[in-house]
Amino acid sequence: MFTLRLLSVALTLCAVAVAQTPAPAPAPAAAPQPAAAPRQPELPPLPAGAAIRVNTVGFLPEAVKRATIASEAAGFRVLDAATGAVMLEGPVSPPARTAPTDTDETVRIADFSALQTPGRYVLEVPGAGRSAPFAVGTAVWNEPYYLATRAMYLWRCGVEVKGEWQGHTFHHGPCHLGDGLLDAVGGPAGATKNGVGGWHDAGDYNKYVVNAGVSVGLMFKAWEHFRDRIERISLDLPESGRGMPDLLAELKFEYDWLFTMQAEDGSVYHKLTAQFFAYWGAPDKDPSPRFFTPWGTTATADFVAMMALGARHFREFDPAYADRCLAAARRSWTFLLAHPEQHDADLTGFHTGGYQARDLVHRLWAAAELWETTGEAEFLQEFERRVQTTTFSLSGPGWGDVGDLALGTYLTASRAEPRNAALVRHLTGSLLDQAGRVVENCRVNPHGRPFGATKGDFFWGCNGAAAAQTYLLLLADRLSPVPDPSYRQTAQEALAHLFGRNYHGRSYVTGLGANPPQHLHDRRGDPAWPGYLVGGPHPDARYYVDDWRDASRNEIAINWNAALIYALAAFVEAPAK
Ligand code: 9MR
Ligand code: ZN
Repeated sequence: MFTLRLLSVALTLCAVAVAQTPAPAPAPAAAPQPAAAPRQPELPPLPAGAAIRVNTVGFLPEAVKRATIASEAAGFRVLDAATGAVMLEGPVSPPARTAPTDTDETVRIADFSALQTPGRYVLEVPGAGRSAPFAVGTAVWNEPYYLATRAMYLWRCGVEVKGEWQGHTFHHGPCHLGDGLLDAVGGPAGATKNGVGGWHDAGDYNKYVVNAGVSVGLMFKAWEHFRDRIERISLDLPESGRGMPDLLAELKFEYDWLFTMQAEDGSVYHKLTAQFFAYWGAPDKDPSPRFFTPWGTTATADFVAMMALGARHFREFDPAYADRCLAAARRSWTFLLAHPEQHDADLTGFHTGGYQARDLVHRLWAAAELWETTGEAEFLQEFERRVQTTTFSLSGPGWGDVGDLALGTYLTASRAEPRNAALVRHLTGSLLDQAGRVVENCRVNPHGRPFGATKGDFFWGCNGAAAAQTYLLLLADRLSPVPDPSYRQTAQEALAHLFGRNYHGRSYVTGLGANPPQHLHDRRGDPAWPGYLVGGPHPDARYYVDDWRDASRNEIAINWNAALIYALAAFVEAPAK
């Protein structure tokens, strides 16, 4: 399923590329294009693997705690980081071979799950050395949650942003205040309409509705599933303390921009973008002209789903805003019904992110969220009619495939009764099936990665997928008829993998853990802005280098961070009241 879904996204991208005929650029570039975009190394040099690979952030006391040892070893010791006192000793596992599609090595596992006393420790393996320090404690995931979520704030466009981390100040002034030109959507040459605001997408400064979709979806899932844990966590936003929980305040910033992407007729512009990826530098110095591009059904469907979500969750804190969301959702839903066929946005002349995908599951998601928000039978009927053969994926929600979000909303619906009972059983079975596969993949993977044994498991953005898979696990944890601790354990192993139990023995999140990325593919430049998950290695687990030129491995993106936020939200400790 996983491969099939990816393939269908890839095919869609190819189809779009073939269908496009060269056409004139949408508008004369008003400003000269600055420095050329960096090149991407095809395959980076293979770095040596780390000898000891362990989560370098920390573990909840009851979590499974494992490290991967890539040298001859008989036993391990856990030492108190401050005093050097031996806290635990044990033998390592017999040698195991990792898959050729993974790291292709012989490794051993040190299991120190018995260490449950809060503290700061290092792992020592005679012959391999000592690990970076890590913590055991009930709040080990709070700082990562704070930083990964605050990273969305640091992505804000159109306003000044400022943050401090580890002695550095990160700052830019208001950017992209000219957003955006209407030339490509039939406006008079040079005319503009307000599209200021929202988050930059990634290491580039463009704004794409489809990628906003899965990102907003995952962040609202974090809210729905883990509200008790995250509600009172301050993100130190300009809006903090004004009555709306900070995660929602950050989402609302994106919504203020999303409204501007809806056309009068209810269609939704696919993106607001420069023509090229050419510019490299601070956002507030970016002279690239930026355009609204034509609409597409996938962006329109995602817009409906997002607005329905907004209507539901903002209502408690800002009813007038919720009403606006719902009205916007209904308008675009009506437009979608009048345009039942797939309509890809015409991106001729634009060479930035494509984010083109088949709209089927996106329409399904729109129906699911509208039904959950309104309870109106029309939306439920549309969902149950459209769902057909859709089942849970193995990769979790992604920008091209939001089916898991749609199905999750249906299964956790507040109005259980009107649903088709057979369909609920069937989809619950599909969820438990896929989550079970993720658990098993993780169990047999010597780095605790929830997938990695199959060719194609490492790809552009695979770290984001490892984070997004926790959605399947944590949804299964909620819906499994039989309590099963392995879902939450596996989700923590996925985090452990991303924070250091990997071939490189390094954290894949900037500003956190040991040896995090320093040279992101991020136009804001070095030092790396904090709280960002990089796309990760491919074509296998070894091919990652911390190089700013490598967009396919060392870029950052809102959809990957949103998945990380979801995963971390499950494990943060609620601040005391
Ligand atoms: O995450 C996207 C990945 O799935 C695609 O394979 C890749 C190539 O099309 O694009 C990734 O998304 C990028 C987007 O197109 C532009 N902004 C940066 C995104 C992350 O690299
Ligand atoms: Zn900007």
